[in-house]
Amino acid sequence: MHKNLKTGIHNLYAALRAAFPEDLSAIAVETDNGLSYSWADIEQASAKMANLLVSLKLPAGARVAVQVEKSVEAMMLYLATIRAGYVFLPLNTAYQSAEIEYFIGNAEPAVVVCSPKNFGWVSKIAFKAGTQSVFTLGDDRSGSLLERAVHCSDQHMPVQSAADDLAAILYTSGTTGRSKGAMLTHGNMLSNAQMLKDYWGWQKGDVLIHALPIFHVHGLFVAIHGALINGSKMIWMAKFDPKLAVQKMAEATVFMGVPTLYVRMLAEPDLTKETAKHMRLFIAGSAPLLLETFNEWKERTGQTILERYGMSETVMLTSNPYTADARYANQSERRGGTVGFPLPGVSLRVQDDSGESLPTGEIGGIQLKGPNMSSGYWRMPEKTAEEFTSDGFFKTGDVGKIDERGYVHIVGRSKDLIISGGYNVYPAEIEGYINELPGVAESALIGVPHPDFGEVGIAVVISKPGAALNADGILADLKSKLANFKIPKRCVVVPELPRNTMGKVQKNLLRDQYKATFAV
Ligand code: MLC
Ligand code: AMP
Repeated sequence: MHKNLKTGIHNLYAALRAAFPEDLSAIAVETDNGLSYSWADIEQASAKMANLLVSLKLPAGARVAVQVEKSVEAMMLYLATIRAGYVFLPLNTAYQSAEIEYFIGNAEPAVVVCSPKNFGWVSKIAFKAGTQSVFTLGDDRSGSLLERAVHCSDQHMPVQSAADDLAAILYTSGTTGRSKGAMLTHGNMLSNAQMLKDYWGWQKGDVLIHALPIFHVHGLFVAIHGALINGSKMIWMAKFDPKLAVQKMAEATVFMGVPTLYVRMLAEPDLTKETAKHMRLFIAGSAPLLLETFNEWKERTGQTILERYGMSETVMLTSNPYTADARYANQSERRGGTVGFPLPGVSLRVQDDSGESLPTGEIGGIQLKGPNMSSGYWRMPEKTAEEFTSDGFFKTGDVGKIDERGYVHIVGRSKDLIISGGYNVYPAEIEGYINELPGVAESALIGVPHPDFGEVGIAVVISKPGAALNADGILADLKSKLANFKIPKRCVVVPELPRNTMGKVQKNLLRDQYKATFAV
């Protein structure tokens, strides 16, 4: 067990709490539907929820799986879980029953919290998997979680956690196969949050526009930890609204978003140098930011987006510089089309397929090591072994290079992954569903450029001899089974798929053929 040197505190919540302002009656979160929460509200409500979890006498290391709409109370539930020493497992609200069944079956959570409207089907899945308690939480403060927590004490001492105690599990497909739970510890997240506070120059008076969902690394960890560990107020949007985001810039200083959010804000005529002048920092990540978007943003607002690179397994890895600080001499420019430098403490190397490290400028697989790195996948030691090298570097599945000035460029992915509006879509999963449909012989899901989502999927399908396939019917079937962001934006039925001499489908040729479908 090693103690956090900066704070002497092990528990992630306790470290965040230590940064709350002295005046706990000040506003910590202001929502888009007119509610205000003080710092005391965050402390007390998360204490009540933590006490509720403790009263359930959960086993050590118990998982709390949560699939609820975005709300401040959902954030408090996250904080309650880590302060009580349990493991938070956030789930995208778009997931449908087959997806939820897999996650719950794999993680075996002791507690599941779902939206009131989903209680029927979620609780059935959860109880079948051995879950002890199922609560509900609506985005309007309704549901059994708060009804029970209201009777609990608002005093709770965060548990003593070791830096390597598990705090969260985030499901991701990594480079291959079925979804795996990346295990993140208190130490992984706290070290990242503390380093970013410094690296991104968080300062007194900062106000964050929180516009992202809170079931992935970007909205849940980078944004929330960033604001809390600086004692900064958040302007909270339950759902991203570009007009409102531009309007709120007058009261804020920091914005974080996936590239689609920037594309949508650029479509707002009100976005000008004047409306953005109160802002200190615009941060983008989770998907490649097009150089056009980077340049247009600079032209319209006079401000340079800071692009950074991260993953569920690692939290934040690299970043363009915030400041011309002497410590980062010669590295003060935010360069579009790059993801900046490895963050302090992170080692990054580029290797070829044979495991040789490549020199500056050469393209290969990006590998990383650092205090932010997940120790592996939940109950999948063989998958962990596959994706880590023998000397402890994580194979990201991203392909890139380091240029002569030290900036990291991501030029592609060796993993078969489509990133659409910041959400990951795994072609193998969608193809598996399509291939099961009657009359389908084979399918290939490819990613093509899209003006709004950056990249979207197109399903290219061949039928069994004599079968008459209907593309719309295939899409409708997928819609009934899968999260909406995974649904291909188009489906085409073709007589054959291009193959190499080994019979493998050549997706690169298909990508080329369909690349102008949604002309960017
Ligand atoms: C919604 N749709 C999507 C989609 N989001 N399709 C593809 N990709 C997406 N991301 C679907 C809807 O279901 C709908 O389909 C249609 O597209 C249009 O919906 P919309 O109303 O325009 O979408 P909206 O609800 O506004 O959502 C768009 C969005 C959202 C960009 C705001 O996708 C979003 O919040 N993305 C952020 C994801 C994120 O936080 N990623 C961070 C991962 S962490 P239909 O058929 O119903 O009309 C990570 C690590 C790191 O990667 O580095 O940070
Ligand atoms: P996830 O597993 O959902 O966290 O997604 C992580 C993946 O998002 C990374 O492996 C990258 O492929 C991608 N990603 C994150 N940030 C960036 C970025 N700034 N540019 C390009 N890709 C990114």
